[in-house]
Amino acid sequence: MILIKLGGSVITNKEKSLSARRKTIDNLATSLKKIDESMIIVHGGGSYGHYWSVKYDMHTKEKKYDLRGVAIVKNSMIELNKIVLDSLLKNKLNPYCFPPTGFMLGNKPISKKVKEIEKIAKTGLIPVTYGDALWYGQKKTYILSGDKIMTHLAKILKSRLSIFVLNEDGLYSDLKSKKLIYELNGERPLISENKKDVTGGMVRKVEEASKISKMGMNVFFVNGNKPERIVKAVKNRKFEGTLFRGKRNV
Ligand code: IP8
Repeated sequence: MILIKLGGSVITNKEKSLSARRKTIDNLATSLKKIDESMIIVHGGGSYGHYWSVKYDMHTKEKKYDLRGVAIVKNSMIELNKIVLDSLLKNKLNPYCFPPTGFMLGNKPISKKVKEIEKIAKTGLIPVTYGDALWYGQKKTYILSGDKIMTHLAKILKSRLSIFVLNEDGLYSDLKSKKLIYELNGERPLISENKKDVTGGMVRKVEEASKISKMGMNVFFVNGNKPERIVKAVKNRKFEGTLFRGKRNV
């Protein structure tokens, strides 16, 4: 089982509200078609979910947020999700839309539901889920990041590989020279904050990738603008990006 997170910064134009990068999504779909292993796709919010979450001051902390904001964030994620699903369909893949409300209860994943998604994926259908505004309980809601969903799924499904598809080549040891870090063996790189992203952007991704690799599973960061790199990562070919090597007890 492979988990693939399509980052919001690659599937949308983060500089322009509510604008999807349809051509990039199509190119990603074409590459995903070349993978013959079961997979689950998770996507982020980009200039859809994050745009509205910022407007309504909604974050990952469970709180009584403006209900109008909750409704609007959710609606915008459906809109982006539809664009992703349409592209997958057009490219002859068989997506199976799976909103996070279908497997989350409060802020915890429902194991039984997640295992059901695995069964669905094994038939060749591709479950597709996404970061979203979610009900927590007692009138509280929160923003669930797609990155966090990756960790929930990896933990329950013990996926062979988790791939975070980014708008960058991977993690850089130096932002100016864009010197790529090829492999991390448990060490924690220093990342600067991204204020536009309510779920924490790259900091969050590194946090989740580290958690998954500590559970013993490999995690790759790859550039979604060069989607053939995803195929190479899956097929164990010479790969360009950052590998968080799966290790226990590091
Ligand atoms: O972009 C957050 O998902 P992420 C989605 O994966 C929303 O962190 C609704 C902001």
